[in-house]
Amino acid sequence: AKSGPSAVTNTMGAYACQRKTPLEHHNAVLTDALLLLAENADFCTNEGRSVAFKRAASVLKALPGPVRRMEELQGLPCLGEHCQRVIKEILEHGASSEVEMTRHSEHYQAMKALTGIFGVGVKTAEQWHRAGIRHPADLVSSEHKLNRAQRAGVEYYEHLRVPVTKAEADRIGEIVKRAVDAVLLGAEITLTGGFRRGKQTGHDVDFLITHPDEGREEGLLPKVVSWLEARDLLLYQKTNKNSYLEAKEWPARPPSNMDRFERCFSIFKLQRPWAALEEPPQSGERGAAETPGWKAVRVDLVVTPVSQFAFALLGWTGSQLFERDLRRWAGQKGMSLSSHALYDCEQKRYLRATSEEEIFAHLGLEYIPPGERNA
Ligand code: DGT
Ligand code: MG
Repeated sequence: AKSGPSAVTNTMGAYACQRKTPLEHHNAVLTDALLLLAENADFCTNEGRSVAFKRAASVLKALPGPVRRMEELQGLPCLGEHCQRVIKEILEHGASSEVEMTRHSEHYQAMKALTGIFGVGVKTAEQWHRAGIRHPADLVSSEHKLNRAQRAGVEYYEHLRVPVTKAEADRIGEIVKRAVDAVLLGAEITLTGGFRRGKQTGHDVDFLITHPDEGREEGLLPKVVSWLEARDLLLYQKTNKNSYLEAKEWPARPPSNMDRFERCFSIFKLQRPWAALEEPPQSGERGAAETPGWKAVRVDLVVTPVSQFAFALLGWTGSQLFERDLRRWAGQKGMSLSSHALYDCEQKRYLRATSEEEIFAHLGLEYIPPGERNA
């Protein structure tokens, strides 16, 4: 091992799944800048560039303290020339001209607003942008055909822009639990996604549903959805059937990244019985009559057979970069990981697991708890 200040950083793994990445870190100014450039690369359908910026940001999130000088970055993985240029400018001048130019660019702002609509991806947003659409409001009066998801996205745009709080996620968890209990005794729900990683806010709420007796979970979701709809709790839902069949997958198809669980994308109508606990509206601001008694919240429900639960839990906890690197790491070890299974390509067999710890062990990785997967 080398001596000197870079000795510690030199040991940082190049894969996000080899590092502990806490939620709170010391380099937010730098990571915000790099993540804005990543977002903009996504808006320009340049995925390679986007991932490179995300990787660099992720490395900075894992550092034990704030970066003050460029020399401190020596030996760190994933920091390419472009990223270093951006970091250097911020360290020396407090801001990056490229980041500020991007932030204020018309294309970036329009794409951010348009992809912020539920049901709208980069491709659609780009088409609309070329047709002169800049904001969701422009769609209301335009000729552009919207599908059912996008119509809901436009209708609840202002609601869905507001981050979901942990308290709201917990409240929705209670409601989903009631629904699940009512239709299948013994079924279990688990909060996943960013909230499981300790985030206090999120863009949606992600739940996994399973039952300890394999097979009992089949066909559960339509019943849960009916229960919720009967109580006027859903503003939108689209339910997909489970299309994963291990027997069919192998040997023809090892697990792919696409997951095929029974899944429901929904928008919940969350009543606000606790509105009184929030700050009352200041006089002259929004009047009580305008304050809706409910809030639209994006909720994803995913049903998994218990035999796949650990893989689903690992796959749905995130972060997205952590997941991406887990799969890349598996590939480099001659394995294939999905949210359904882990497949050993050399032994030509599935590796079973009933906990996330076992999956990390199969992969030859030190266990990283959810709170440190914020890559
Ligand atoms: P958020 O909701 O923006 O606060 O942050 P997250 O981390 O909860 O992100 P989200 O909700 O997009 O997704 C949660 C995790 O689930 C994410 O880290 C990766 C995974 N995930 C999302 N969509 C899919 C999917 O279609 N298939 C699979 N296998 N995983 C997904
Ligand atoms: Mg989420």
